[in-house]
Amino acid sequence: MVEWTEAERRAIESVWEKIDVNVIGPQALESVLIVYPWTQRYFGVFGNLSSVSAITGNPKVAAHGKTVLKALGSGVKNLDDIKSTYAKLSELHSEKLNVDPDNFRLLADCITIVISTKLAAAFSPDVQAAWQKFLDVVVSALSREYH
Ligand code: HEG
Repeated sequence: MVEWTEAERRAIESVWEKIDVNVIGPQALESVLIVYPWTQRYFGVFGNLSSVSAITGNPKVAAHGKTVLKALGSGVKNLDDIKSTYAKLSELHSEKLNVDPDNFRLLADCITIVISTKLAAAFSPDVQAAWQKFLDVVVSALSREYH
C-alpha cells in the first residue's frame, strides 16, 4: 500500500483547494484531445472534434472534463484507499470503454500541466512531487482491472 507523509497529504490537499474543477477539467481534457489526437477515437459520440476550436468549443468535452476532475477529487478524499476508490471506474474503462490504459498517463500529465500553469509559484518542486505521486497512484488504480 502506498504511504503518504503528512507533508505530501498537505501538498495534495493544497493543490486541490486551489483549483476549480469546472475550469481545470475542461482545459485538461481539451489538451489531451489536441496534443494526443488518437485519444479522440474514444469520444465518437461527442460530435465535432475536428480542430482546436471545435474541441475547445465542444460542450460535451467541457462537461466530461468536469466529470473526470470530480472523479479525481474522490482520490484526494480517499488517499488511503485509492485502489478500491477507482476499482469500478477501472473496470468500466477496461471492459466497456476499452480505453488503452496508456492514455491515463497522458491525461494525468495534461492535468499536471494545466494545474502548474494555474498555480505558478505555488506549484513548488515539493508540491509537484507529491501531486505527481498522487496521480501515479490514481493511474495505477485505474489500470488495475485490465487483464
Ligand atoms: Mg474516463 C467516462 C473518469 C481517463 C475515456 N471517465 C468516465 C467517467 C468518469 C471518468 C468518472 C464517467 C463514468 C460513468 O459514467 O459512470 N477517466 C476518468 C478519470 C480518468 C479518465 C478519473 C483519468 C484521470 N477516460 C480517461 C481517458 C480516456 C477516457 C484517458 C480516453 C482517452 N471516460 C472515457 C470515455 C467515457 C469515460 C470514452 C464515457 C464518456 C461518455 O460516453 O459520456
